[in-house]
Amino acid sequence: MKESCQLAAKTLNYIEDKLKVGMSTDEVNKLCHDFIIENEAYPSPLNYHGFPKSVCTSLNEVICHGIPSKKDILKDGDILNIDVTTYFKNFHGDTNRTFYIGNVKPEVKKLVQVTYECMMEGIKVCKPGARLGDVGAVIQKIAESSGYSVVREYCGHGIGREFHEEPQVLHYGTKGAGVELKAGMTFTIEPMINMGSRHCKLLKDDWTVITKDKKVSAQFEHTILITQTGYEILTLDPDGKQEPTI
Ligand code: EYF
Ligand code: CO
Ligand code: CO
Repeated sequence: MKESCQLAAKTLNYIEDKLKVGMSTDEVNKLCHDFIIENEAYPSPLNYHGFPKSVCTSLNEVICHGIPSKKDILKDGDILNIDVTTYFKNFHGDTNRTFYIGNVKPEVKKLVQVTYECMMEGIKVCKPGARLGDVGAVIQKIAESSGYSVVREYCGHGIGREFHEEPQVLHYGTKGAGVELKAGMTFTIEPMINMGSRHCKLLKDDWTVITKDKKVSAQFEHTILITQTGYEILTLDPDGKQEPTI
């Protein structure tokens, strides 16, 4: 599982240096797909519930599950989330980051930075005996105190031999409530934070989820392992950048 998670992290590092204004999200998909295959793994989203591509590419007001397309061309000031899940040696590893394309407005950068903080602070409360409500509560508090909203319809998830397993990891909630964490659990934390209202709309393609008010949304995701004393971020690449970049 660690190897699969490290490959997913390396895929994001690989694509980061290749992102350019004028590139299509279909090119992003192809580069990630080829990298994953060259590393003897399989891109978990491809054909998962019928999903047509190897990664999700979610631009600006797209909250999640954006489908890479030749028609979606990166432009100066965009934010682009790339969500990579690899299947390697029978285990899945799932991670995503939101990248800046060119010169991004300061208010949008602030959303991206707060979303990263939400994910990291959610991770930091994880240890045996803590509860998933503790994770959701800390994320909700940071997001809402910054004037943003937390998407409720989509959540983190257990992961391992299956892409999506129990438990659901909500990014809002009540301290002390929910499933108790135990050493050996592996799950994702992947908050989707909106600049405006939390409400979503599913596009007619039946995959792409956008904000109802068309304001921007950001997301970060790591797969973590609960250890005897705390947590380990399995999708952390010690050689890679972590903070929002580009
Ligand atoms: C059944 C998909 C199925 N679902 C989740 C399938 O956890 C994920 N990212 O962190 C994640 C990624 C993908 C995914 C890629 C494809 N799917 C999408 C939307 C609806 C749906 O319903
Ligand atoms: Co993901
Ligand atoms: Co996920």
